[in-house]
Amino acid sequence: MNDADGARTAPRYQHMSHWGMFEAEVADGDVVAAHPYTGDANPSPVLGNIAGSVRSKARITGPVVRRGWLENGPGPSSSRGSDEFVSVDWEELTQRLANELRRVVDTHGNSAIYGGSYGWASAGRFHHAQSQVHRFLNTLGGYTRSVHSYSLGATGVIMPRVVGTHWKMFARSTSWKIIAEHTDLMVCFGGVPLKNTGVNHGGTSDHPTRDALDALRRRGGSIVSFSPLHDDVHGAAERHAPVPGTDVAIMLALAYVLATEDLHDTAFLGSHCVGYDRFEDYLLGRSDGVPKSPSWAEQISGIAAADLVALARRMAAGRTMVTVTWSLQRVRHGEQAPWMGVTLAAMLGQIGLPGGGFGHGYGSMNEPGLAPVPYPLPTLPQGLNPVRDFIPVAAISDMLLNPGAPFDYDGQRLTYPDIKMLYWAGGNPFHHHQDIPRLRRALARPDTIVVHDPYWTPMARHADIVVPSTTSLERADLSCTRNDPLLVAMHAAVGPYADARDDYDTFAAVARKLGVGEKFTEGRSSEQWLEHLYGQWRDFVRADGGPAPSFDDFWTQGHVRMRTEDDLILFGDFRTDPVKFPLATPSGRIEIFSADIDGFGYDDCAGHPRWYEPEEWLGGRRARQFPLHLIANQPRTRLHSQLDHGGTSQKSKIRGREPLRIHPDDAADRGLTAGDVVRVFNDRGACLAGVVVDEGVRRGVVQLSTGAWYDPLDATDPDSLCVHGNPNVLTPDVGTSSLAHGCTGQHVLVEIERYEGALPPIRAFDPPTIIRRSVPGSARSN
Ligand SMILES: Nc1nc2c(c(=O)[nH]1)N[C@H]1C(S)=C(S)[C@@H](COP(=O)(O)OP(=O)(O)OC[C@H]3O[C@@H](n4cnc5c(=O)[nH]c(N)nc54)[C@H](O)[C@@H]3O)O[C@H]1N2
Ligand SMILES: Nc1nc2c(c(=O)[nH]1)N[C@H]1C(S)=C(S)[C@@H](COP(=O)(O)OP(=O)(O)OC[C@H]3O[C@@H](n4cnc5c(=O)[nH]c(N)nc54)[C@H](O)[C@@H]3O)O[C@H]1N2
Ligand SMILES: [Mo]
Repeated sequence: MNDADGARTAPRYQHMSHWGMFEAEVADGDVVAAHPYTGDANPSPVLGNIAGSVRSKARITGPVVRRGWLENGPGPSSSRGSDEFVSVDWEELTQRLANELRRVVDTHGNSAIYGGSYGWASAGRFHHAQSQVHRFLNTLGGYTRSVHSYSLGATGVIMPRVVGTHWKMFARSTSWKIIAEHTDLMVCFGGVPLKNTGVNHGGTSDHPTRDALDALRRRGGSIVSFSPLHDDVHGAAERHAPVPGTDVAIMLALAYVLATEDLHDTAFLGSHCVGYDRFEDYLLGRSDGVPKSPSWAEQISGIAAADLVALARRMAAGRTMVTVTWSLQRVRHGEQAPWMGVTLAAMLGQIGLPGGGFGHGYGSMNEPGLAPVPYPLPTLPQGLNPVRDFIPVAAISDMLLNPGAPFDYDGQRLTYPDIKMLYWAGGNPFHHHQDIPRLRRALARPDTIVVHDPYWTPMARHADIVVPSTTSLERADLSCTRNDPLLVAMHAAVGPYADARDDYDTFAAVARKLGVGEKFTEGRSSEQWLEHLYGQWRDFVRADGGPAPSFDDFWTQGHVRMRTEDDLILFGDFRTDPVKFPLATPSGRIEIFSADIDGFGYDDCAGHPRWYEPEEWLGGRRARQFPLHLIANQPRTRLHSQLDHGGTSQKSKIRGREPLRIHPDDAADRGLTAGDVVRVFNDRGACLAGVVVDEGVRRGVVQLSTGAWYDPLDATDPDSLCVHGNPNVLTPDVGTSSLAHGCTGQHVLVEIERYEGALPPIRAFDPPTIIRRSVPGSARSN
């Protein structure tokens, strides 16, 4: 992997990130450039954040313990986030961690440890932080876990009930090649944002989406996009900018036209679906007196009824793919958009045909549309977790604030456990969770919070025990994902920075103190684990007749190319023979009406898809007080909060603040011009942001992506202004519905005004105060 001219001025190491494969160029103990893999058609600009990341000032240089925890012992504390830290050596850190884990397990039981530890951490199969922490906690007897993700909280629950799976919708989706060759019309709810396709969980060696969309258009296919942001799609023939949160109403109107003009495929609805009749009663207004007509939808969405009528007819006239981005389910009632998308596609009768049917997440992540590999991936076994308690992942604050309280989830009535210890490795709740003021109050409740991270993230600042991790650049690993042909050797580019350690080595040391060292390590070093996992994987590949070099050969060659299952069509088998290849739903068919969901009797999720008015939308009462709809989507300049201090991310900031895009008329109404710093606020919180005026944003909508590190003006105050621009100080902490309780962080109503005060400095990347001990065992400053 040389540059085109083959020049090599400094050593280079092949590596992998969630946003692509690259060669790390090293000088003076740091990576100074990340050169994209030459086989990547469209490398992600996020690679620009990697240079300088090893020796960033935001690194945690050694183990520390929060001063108040050290002096007063474990217990609830509102000093988290503003306290000083005391530096300790690894021996003391390991011993204190072991003692505290033992105390919590012996006194309160394993369910008192919350080990969900949600987050993306880094690419690499072995050093994957979540797998490490789960394996570790399982060797101690288990932990309270979380289910599903912030990405797909609603989909993860609703889609198995509707089509019998959620992961197959991405991992075995209709391929880009089939779409490019067969689709006449791609109707995209949420667009197909190329910015998001840079990213893939676990890494990726190629980014084909842009070229696939171009190929589709060259063939004569066309793209129609619905999104409040103009640049959410590449090469669309037609763009509609609806009121955010109204896509279900739009889809209902399209369905209404199909039903009333007899353009729906009654044969397919009869042979492959159940419950269309129940849904149709609602659609046509027989059951509630409200026909879901195009003019009804126009009132809600702002999209002209005539446009909807014309589009519905076009959809029925050719091969049509209906796609729904994941963002549409990361809102209140998020179950409805994917359910209604499937229903609309089922009415068109093209599910399982080449280039037709339904897609979920084209443009949300690189994976959809890519061919899967037929083998299991090398995987660190996580052991068994005997603890039964769990929460839907986005219920973290609810759980911490309401121990013992009952809650609804997917037809079950469950109880929040009483958590004494939080263990986090590889995630940043200050990035991912909503209503940060509430989260900070929740984080004051447990006895002890442990965080492993390479960087002083806001979550690390709120910990009691802070464990410095290496970044992936400092260790060797294997990378591969279920939809990429390459198994890649990740070569360590540099040695561990300062006093940082691999998470594996930390867990192994604590496990030894607790007498379960051998159980955790199975006697293997990291290097031995890599070989072991590779060996297991090679056995599968060999059985399949695939290429399987020795570990040493693989390591020197740098990658192995695997067989892929090309030209997939989502639900193709099921379409051909629904009896032989039934879906894993109660009926074996697509459940347009689910008797099970209907039986739960939830008032926020009925037995068929329907339109619910959300609280945070421009059509509701709350918009009178907070008249701008903020879209807190994924950042184009980084992955979540990772490497916010990196070059690509920093270049986008405005006077150090996260950019906020606003329509020129909305800016003019408030006397704002480009480059102004504004205060974005509602009744939950406030943050600063830098103004970008952009006609491509719908009127009444503003966009502030996630990922600016939370930076409170007053760290002692949970309600403090964030001076940097983290939208999660504003977002509501409510689940999608009683069914899934998914994350709803994508949408929130706000107001904006020019910030008149002196601009506070950005301190998010400065380490907290760390006290170096003069006398062993005391915490005096020197
Ligand atoms: N408002 C709003 N909020 C959202 C969303 C939204 O649309 N709107 N989207 C949500 C979504 S889809 C997601 S997936 C979440 C993402 O939320 P997270 O996955 O929690 O965010 P990341 O910033 O990726 O956090 C990963 C952390 O792992 C650390 N890390 C990296 N490598 C290692 C390692 O080797 N060891 C250890 N111990 N740590 C490591 C990084 O430094 C970083 O702090 O955010 C969610 N939050
Ligand atoms: N560069 C980059 N790429 C990423 C990530 C990242 O952090 N950075 N994160 C990755 C992760 S973990 C995930 S889960 C995926 C998430 O994938 P998504 O959830 O699909 O991504 P978002 O960017 O949050 O939203 C996509 C687009 O939907 C549009 N949208 C929002 N609300 C509405 C609405 O009500 N109606 C319509 N029609 N459109 C709407 C927004 O304008 C937005 O740009 O992205 C992945 N890709
Ligand atoms: Mo995600």
